[in-house]
Amino acid sequence: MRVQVLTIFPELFEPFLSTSLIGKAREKGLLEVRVHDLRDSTEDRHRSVDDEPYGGGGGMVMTAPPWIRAVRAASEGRPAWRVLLSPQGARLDDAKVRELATREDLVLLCGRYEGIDERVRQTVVDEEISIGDYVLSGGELPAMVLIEALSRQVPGVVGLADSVANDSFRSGLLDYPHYTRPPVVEGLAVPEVLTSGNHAAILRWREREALRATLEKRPDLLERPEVLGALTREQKRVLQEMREEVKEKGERLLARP
Ligand code: 4FV
Repeated sequence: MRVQVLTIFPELFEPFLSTSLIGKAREKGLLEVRVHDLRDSTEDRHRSVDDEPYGGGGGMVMTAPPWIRAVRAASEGRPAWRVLLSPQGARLDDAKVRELATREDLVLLCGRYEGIDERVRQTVVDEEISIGDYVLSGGELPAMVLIEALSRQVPGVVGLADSVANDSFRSGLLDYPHYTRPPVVEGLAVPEVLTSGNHAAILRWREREALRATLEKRPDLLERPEVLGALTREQKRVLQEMREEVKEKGERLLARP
């Protein structure tokens, strides 16, 4: 996978791209990331990338020509899927990450200021992606979030130990609780099943706890047909059991004087 990033703050990416899994993946040639300074695509001696908004209203808007030049230069010779990170974009989730990970070439546009001239979207943007319903000062952090999520989809980037297959959301459920040494922390012990050596029991416990965590923390995920459809008969039975537990607990609470 090759990712090209267009930004006016290329220096923000250096530590991120040279550290941990992503740093190693680039060294191993599993992932190619090139960061371009948008100002290198300006033609005026002030290398300006922003201007006053037509219609007034405060704040500055990023002007279109440098973006159009930069995107066309970045996708020269190898057609790329061009993604603008913006709050107006489709919400980034596991399914979207896996979809984008099937693409060979990505160009990521990182905006700043109040936003980018609309004609950039109309000419050199294939898709807009948002990492969440809040406004940041730039698209650089969203681009890093996307690159990190994509990198985990590239075979060989994430070691077998913590394989992507177990990642939350892969099965549509949240992850089960994890424990490691010491065996007792603040008087809290590790669930016995995890030190039992009984792998079938451990698997069953983890499936239950993934369901419990999802029911408690993200019940909305269990409304998704693709998630429900992926549950085993046993998981469906356990889920029903847990829903009844929650309901009874709720009724008991309500019944309390
Ligand atoms: C954003 C988001 C985001 C908006 C104006 C950059 C900022 C500034 N990007 N998901 N949320 N972008 O807030 O992707 O130009």
